[in-house]
Amino acid sequence: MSRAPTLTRFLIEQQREQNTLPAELRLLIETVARACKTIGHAVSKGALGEVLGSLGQENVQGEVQKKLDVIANELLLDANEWGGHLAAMASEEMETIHLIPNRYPKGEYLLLFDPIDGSSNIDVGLSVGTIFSVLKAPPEAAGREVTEADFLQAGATQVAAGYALYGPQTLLMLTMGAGVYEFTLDREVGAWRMTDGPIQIPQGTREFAINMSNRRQWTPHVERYIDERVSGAQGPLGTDYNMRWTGSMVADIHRILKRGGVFLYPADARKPGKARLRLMYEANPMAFLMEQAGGAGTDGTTRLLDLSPQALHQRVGVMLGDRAEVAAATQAQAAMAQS
Ligand code: AHM
Ligand code: MG
Repeated sequence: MSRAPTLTRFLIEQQREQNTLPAELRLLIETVARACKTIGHAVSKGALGEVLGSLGQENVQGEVQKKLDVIANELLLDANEWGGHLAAMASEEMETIHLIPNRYPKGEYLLLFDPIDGSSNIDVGLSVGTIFSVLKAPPEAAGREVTEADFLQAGATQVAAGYALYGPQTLLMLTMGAGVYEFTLDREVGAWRMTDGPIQIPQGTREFAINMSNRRQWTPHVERYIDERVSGAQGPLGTDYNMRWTGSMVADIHRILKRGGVFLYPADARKPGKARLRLMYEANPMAFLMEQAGGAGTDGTTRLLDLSPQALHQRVGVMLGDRAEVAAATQAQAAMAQS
């Protein structure tokens, strides 16, 4: 049996030895991790649990909700509502914020999540995940109900972030601003055990992840960046690159954290401002993890964690991974110097 420390032990030691982890934040992370265990169980049941397929309704993003999107959203809300550690929650699946009901005590943290990321993979047996980001309610929110505006903080203010990956193993990746740690779910005993960390992205891996079918909407800079890599040893870089695209950001980012490379979902050049991924509960938590693992994250010009969100469900161009690759793909090189 594995002797790797459990998540609980890791968190208690952080709290005790590093004195960096408030008790409420520890409770929050344990609660999210527990909910992810339950979500992972539902995902793995698939057709046997009657959890596959769509609900025939759309979420605030105008996307058809899968049954598991809604199940996972409910599981995260139910698990986190009553512990006293949160002021409010926000999710990809809900139009506005979810305040903690008055019958429960309230805390100072704000939790944002994408309950099931990579939803298009659910029904075809590929990996999906849950992404989460933790902020603190701003001081001016003390003594009143938090508002949606209180959530609109730059990613650099995140106090914790992570994701669960429901793949060949069920994994949890976590940062609280002092490195990135990986935990694997030990199903027999029901515990998360630390299996890697602090994680550093391997540098120099020649592998990129991009949806090539969007080529017509890339900027000339992104087009050139990809062309140079696709032309391989015969091209200006004189070396071959590999491509991977799973359609689950969690799975692609996880591969990059462990094996290196770069993930690109650029904003649309032809419809300025249009992008696919969401800033507050997809790009920001992943950028926090990437930077903590020695990588970088930009929106194509600016460091992601420096962006001031204008809306809860704002979309953003995303470039994440190996610092040198993100720098090459990013137009404003100056942005990289700050990250
Ligand atoms: P979702 O949260 O609605 O599942 O959407 C996010 C997903 C990411 O996981 C993935 O990187 C991207 O959308 C896939 O986009 P595409 O359909 O263009 O391949
Ligand atoms: Mg989703």
